[in-house]
Amino acid sequence: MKINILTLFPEMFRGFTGESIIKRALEKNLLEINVINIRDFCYDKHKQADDKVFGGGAGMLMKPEPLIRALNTLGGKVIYTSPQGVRFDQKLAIELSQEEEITIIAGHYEGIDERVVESRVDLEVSIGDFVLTGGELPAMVMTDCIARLVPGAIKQESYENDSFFNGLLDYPNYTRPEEYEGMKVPEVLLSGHHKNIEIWRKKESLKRTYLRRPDLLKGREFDKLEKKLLNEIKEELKKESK
Ligand code: 21W
Repeated sequence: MKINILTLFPEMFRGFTGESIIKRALEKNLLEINVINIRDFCYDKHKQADDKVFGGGAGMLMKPEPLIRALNTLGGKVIYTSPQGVRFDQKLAIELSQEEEITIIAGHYEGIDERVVESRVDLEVSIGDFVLTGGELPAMVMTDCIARLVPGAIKQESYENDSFFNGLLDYPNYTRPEEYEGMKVPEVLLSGHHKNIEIWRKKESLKRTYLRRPDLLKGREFDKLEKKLLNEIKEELKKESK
């Protein structure tokens, strides 16, 4: 897969491509990340990439011509990072990881001229309801999330265990020592009884999701075991509150 990133701040992406899972996928040639400086497509004397907003108001806007010139050299779906976009989530990441090539425009300042959105952008995407200074971090967040889903980037089991993949939050994990400041690792995890461990983990996942992210349980299908465990959880919580 090829991910093109159009940005006015290519320096912000250094380091990102040099680490961890991204690096492995890049080295295996499963992934290509192409960071492109929009300023290279500014042909005027001052290489001006931004300008004042028509109608007045604070802030600058990215000019259309350099962006369109850059886009004309690239392929794939065009994604624009913007607070007005649809929320990025694991489902969208899975869809995008199946594309041959995508191009992400990392917005900065007040964003880009709306005519670029109208004529060239396929999808406007936000990473959440909080205010950042630009779309560079969102572009990296999306690229990181998509890259680890590219077949071969990580072991299959790794993402099948992801919360959001199975629709539940993770169960708690422990490592050595078995006792730390008087706190013990749950007995079942030391038992070597794989079936019981699996059931315990499923129950802890369900309990956490029920308490912290009940929205994730809405509309989810439950199998027989999950229904039994959820009933146990609700009974236990009732007893605790008495
Ligand atoms: C933040 C640009 C706020 C503009 C009405 C008109 C991309 C982002 C961004 C930014 C404003 C994403 C105004 C989550 C984010 C991004 C920069 C609004 C005032 N109001 N996902 N103008 N959060 N943010 N400016 O901030 O470019 S994806």
